[in-house]
Amino acid sequence: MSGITIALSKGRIFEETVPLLAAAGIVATDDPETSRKLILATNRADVRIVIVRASDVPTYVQYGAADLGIAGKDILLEHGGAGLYQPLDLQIARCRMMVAVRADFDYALAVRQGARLRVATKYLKTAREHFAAKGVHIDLIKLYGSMELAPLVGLADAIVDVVSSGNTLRANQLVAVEEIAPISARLVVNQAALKLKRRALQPVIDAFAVAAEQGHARR
Ligand code: PRT
Ligand code: MG
Repeated sequence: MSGITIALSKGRIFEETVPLLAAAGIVATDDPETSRKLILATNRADVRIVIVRASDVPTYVQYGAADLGIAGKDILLEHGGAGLYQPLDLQIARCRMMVAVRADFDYALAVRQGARLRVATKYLKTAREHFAAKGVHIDLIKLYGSMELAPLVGLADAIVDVVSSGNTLRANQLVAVEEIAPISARLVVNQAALKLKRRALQPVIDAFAVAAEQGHARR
């Protein structure tokens, strides 16, 4: 396809991307929250938006099924970034990758004693690298969501998950005990598309850069 295909996920990424798209002169003609369409047309005949799972955005862009995408750093750390150019930190969908445990679990003591920890997460690579760097032995338990439940029902001693307000942790008597990394959403671009379609893509990337800078300055 000669036009531009942008991969986005529904929910917070889409919502926070709408103003950035508008700054680039791109307005979706359907709302992904109400439409069942997976390919959204825009006001520009040469630009379309594909709606994918947040964790699938890097894959669509890596293989060139989308030229551009917006993905959380959490997702990119797991994906590894192969085939992707990451020119911009958009400073949206911000949160922190944390280790959390039950409020009544003495994490520092368990680490000092060299205990083997059971860690539940959907972020396997991030968790593996974090605990390996600390020299803490873990058994990893892969989950696909609702990680906060795992320590409450005895599935795990700790979770690795992203936290924004902290309300979900508090509501479940969990506490964050370590920050692994600050997280925000990044623009990702297919490396080959950037070379082959530079004239079409560069103005969009530049408009995103200016809008992200202005948005960040306002916050
Ligand atoms: O929901 P789905 O399973 O389809 O996919 P997803 O959860 O990967 O996507 P989505 O749309 O929920 O998140 C997209 C991106 O937003 C993530 O990849 C992060 O980069 C970013 N982000 C920012 C967050 C949060 N903030 C966040 N709070 N992603 C998830 N959460 C979760 C958090 O883990 C907790 O369970 O939201 C819940 C509420 O958080 P608190 O701390 O405000 O209570
Ligand atoms: Mg979610």
